[in-house]
Amino acid sequence: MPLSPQFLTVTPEARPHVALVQLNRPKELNALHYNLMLEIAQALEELCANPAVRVIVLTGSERVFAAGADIKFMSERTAVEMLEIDQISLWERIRKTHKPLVAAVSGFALGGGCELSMVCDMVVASETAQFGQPEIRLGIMPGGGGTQRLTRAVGKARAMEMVLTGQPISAQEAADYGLVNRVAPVGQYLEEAYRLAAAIARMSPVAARLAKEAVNRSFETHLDEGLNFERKNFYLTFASEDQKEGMAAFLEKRLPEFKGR
Ligand code: DAK
Repeated sequence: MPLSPQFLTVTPEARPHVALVQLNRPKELNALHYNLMLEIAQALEELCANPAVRVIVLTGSERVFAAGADIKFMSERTAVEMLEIDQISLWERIRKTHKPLVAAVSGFALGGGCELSMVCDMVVASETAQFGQPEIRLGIMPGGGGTQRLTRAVGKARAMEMVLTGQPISAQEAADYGLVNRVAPVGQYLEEAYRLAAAIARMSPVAARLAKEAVNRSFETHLDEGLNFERKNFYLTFASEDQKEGMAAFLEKRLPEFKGR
């Protein structure tokens, strides 16, 4: 059943083959309440099932990508209640999005907001973006991947400083550290994200899916097993019509027309 989300705007064809998912809970600075996370997970799953969509852009507003998990909601919860709410399974559903996911981040990306950008495959930031893990200032610590994905992205020393002081970093620092792909002026970051998404949408969706899986596998396993996985996905691309089309187009000196088959 198509969903009608309350805190999201979903545009399946914001650009040809590129969908836009926009967080829209402005009064609370897109605080990631359970229902918002559920809507994001459902929207991404719907877009993954829609063959017209090849790449998804996830964004907030110019002021805020997301200011983290909902502090008002969490302030009254016990450990067991937090456990039972089982946010992890929603984060896992988002992580399993098999289509390329580009975050377009402006303003605050804090706590769960920073973690949500890191679940995406690439990040385009506006010059005003701030990335941080301020949980320690609330007497807690990151719970959505902040100690793991951030450390892999920026290295131990920088991750420790961000996680232990709660001090955010600027868009430019995030780009210098490898957390962000590119930085654009605030009026252009979304267009820049669309440009990146469109470049990927021109490729074979089959190859993109298999390649994304293989890159992600490098974070989960040792080199031998990762290379083995890569090789199998490489061979699998030869089962697609897109592989025939891509190679034929090269030899015929024309642009390929990939169909996702
Ligand atoms: N939750 C709820 N409300 C929030 C919020 C948040 N995270 N952030 C802001 N708001 C609300 C404010 O309370 C305020 O509401 P009213 O007072 O108007 O009713 C409104 O949004 C506007 O905020 P401010 O007045 O504070 O606006 P400023 O421009 O002065 O400051 C700010 C913006 C983003 C710097 C500031 O609001 C701020 O520091 N916000 C909190 C940032 C933060 O600490 N984030 C980390 C939260 S903990 C897990 C997965 C993930 C997580 C945990 C577990 N599992 C899977 C297990 C994640 C945890 C977190 O993210």
